[in-house]
Amino acid sequence: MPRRPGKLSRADMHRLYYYMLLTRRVEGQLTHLYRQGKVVGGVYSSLGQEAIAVGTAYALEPHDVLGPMIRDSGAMLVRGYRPRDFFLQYMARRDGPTNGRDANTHFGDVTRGVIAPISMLGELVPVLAGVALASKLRAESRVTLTYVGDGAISTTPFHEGMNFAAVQKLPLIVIAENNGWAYSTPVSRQMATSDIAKRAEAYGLPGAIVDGNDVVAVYEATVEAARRARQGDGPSLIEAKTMRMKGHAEHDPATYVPRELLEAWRKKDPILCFERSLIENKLMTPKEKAAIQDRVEATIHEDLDFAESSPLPSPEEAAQLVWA
Ligand SMILES: Cc1ncc(C[n+]2csc(CCOP(=O)(O)OP(=O)(O)O)c2C)c(N)n1
Ligand SMILES: [Mg+2]
Repeated sequence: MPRRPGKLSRADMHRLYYYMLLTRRVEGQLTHLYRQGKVVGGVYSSLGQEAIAVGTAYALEPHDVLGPMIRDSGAMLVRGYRPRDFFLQYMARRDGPTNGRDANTHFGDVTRGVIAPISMLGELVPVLAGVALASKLRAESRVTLTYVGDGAISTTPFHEGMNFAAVQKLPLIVIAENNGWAYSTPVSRQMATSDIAKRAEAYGLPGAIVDGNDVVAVYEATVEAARRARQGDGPSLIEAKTMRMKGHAEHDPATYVPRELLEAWRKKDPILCFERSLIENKLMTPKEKAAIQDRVEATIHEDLDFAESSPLPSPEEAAQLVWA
């Protein structure tokens, strides 16, 4: 579960490292399962942008609500979902979060404060604005947070949700994950300005730009937006600049992305950079690092065994609770 927001302790730093590593291993394992033909549907990855989902989710309080998108599995792991939930879900197994009725990231649980991803881009913004409105009317001090990509910002619901939240001064944080691409469309063909954050001014709310590959910067920007939201100052838009290091999904080799661009961003890998900084600043010893890595591996293996031995639902079970 997320810790109390504030200054990050050494233990917090280790947790951030753990969750980013766990995210990468979960998604890497899903890729293996996909290539083994065990996944029903596609596999989406946050490779190279794990710091955004992890840093933002970690900055929230346990009673806050978030709405992740396809590249935010790290946020779900911070919220207490286990690797097995992802393996079971992607393999459509009976013991998974949707009991095998749906594939990939479409799962959530309001009791954990997670609203399931909605495939239609931008739609989570008005939904989370609605949750924020309920929170405000009930005076619950609950902050809501959701994510949009550089493609999703071109949708009507993004605009409607942002504007509504601004007018109503709702405790909503929108994280724009600018990873350079919306499927094969580069940002330069998505918008005629350089920064998504500039739009904030037009809505009458603060916009911030952060290095999306720096988990501490992402965390701190989110803490600040949450502080504003909680004291009634309304929504914030945070643009996290990063790079999508794989294709849109596993089926997409992304031949349209210049190789030099990927090479340049590989040097800014969020996990390797954080690891280096922790070691250099004596915030993590090599022994502690190895222990965290071992813990990640052990969890992955235990959960993979569990998921692989879970059966598919029977046809009757699969048809239950299905509306049409
Ligand atoms: C309204 C809508 N239009 C089109 C799509 C098809 N689609 C799914 S993902 C995607 C690209 C999304 O790009 P972006 O918002 O930048 O997110 P990223 O995949 O980079 O995380 C598109 C066009 C959709 N799901 N919803
Ligand atoms: Mg994108």
